[in-house]
Amino acid sequence: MEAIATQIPRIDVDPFSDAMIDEPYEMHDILREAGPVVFIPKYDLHVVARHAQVQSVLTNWESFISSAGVGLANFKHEAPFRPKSLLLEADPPDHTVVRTVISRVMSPKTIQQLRDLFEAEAEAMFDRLLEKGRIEGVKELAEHFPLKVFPDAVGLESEGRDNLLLYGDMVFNALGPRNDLFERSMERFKPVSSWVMDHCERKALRPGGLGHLIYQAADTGEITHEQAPMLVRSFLSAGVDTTINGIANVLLTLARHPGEYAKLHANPALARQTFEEGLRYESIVQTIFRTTSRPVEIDGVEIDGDRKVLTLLGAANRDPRKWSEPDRFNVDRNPVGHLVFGAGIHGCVGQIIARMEGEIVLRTLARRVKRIELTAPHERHLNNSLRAMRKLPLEIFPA
Ligand code: OVM
Repeated sequence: MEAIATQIPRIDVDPFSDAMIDEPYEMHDILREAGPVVFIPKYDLHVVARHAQVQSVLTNWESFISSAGVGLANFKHEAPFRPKSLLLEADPPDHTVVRTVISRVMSPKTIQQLRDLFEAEAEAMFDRLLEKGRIEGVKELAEHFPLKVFPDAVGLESEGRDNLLLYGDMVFNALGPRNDLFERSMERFKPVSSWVMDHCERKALRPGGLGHLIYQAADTGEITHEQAPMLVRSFLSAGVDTTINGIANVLLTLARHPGEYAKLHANPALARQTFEEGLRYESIVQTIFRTTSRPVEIDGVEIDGDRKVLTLLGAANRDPRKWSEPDRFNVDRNPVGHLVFGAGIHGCVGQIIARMEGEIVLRTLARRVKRIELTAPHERHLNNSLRAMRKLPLEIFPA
């Protein structure tokens, strides 16, 4: 055991330092090329950064469990910062029951019924944005659209939705270490989480919305009435910051690649694939963890039980073993197999709606905007696991 353990490449890096969060790609290369599994001493942590190994860890839920948390904190030894998610931070068989309900609520059939509404909202948004020409792409576009359409779909009132942004920032920071980023975002935990939990109650949710459908599953006894608000909490935790930053990143990427934007503009049917390639190129969720349930082996490297393993989704999505010219953003690429939605039983349950949001925004953009330019440097928002944006000053030119 000892002899094998010493063979693991040890890399002295902090993936959760401001510098690495801001610009992770060089670190990804180093970690990915060092071996199939590497060790980061600072966090006493095993890391996988290659596509094959990330996929294998994520799909082997029996050896790499989620119930001890999917961040750095091991819930077997540390208290979670909020009551555990019934969905994200659970294993079968408990996970299976709630996943079944939430999958049905987020099924293609339910989500298709939202398409017309989403399209109308995108048209109205671009009417306004094109009148201005110069826009702040994060607030006015990337945040505006998901923050309107998704909570509307869940059935939330319009007032106070900024709480969702603050909450999402906390939830995703909490996947990393208890560093300054985490502490600072947690300063408003009490009021923000109370707002969120109040809005997970049945009486806060519009009949007919996705939240209400969760409560109907409680009415039939499929889940309990205590579980229902916690599943609505999952919608509100995972469904806003993710899509916002997916859209923000692809807008930045398109502004930086005018040739690729020209292809999209010429052929708006590329919208779906462009969004997908944007997700591969700049993975919104960069880091997710598992915990070993027993001693395991990954490509000859042994890891003890009850150990945290970090999967670097952003690195896997640029692994040259999987992708040709991985560092090139190419809207003609079909990036099927990227891991930004995870994989296996915990693969993003909202991916149908997330993709629909991205596709609709990009198709509307493609049709109505001839050219998109950055008018000043963008500013990233630092978060322990999200590739996030604070400011994106853009000019859009009408088609
Ligand atoms: C949740 C949840 C699900 C997926 C992602 C996420 C970390 C949260 O169930 O609360 O963000």
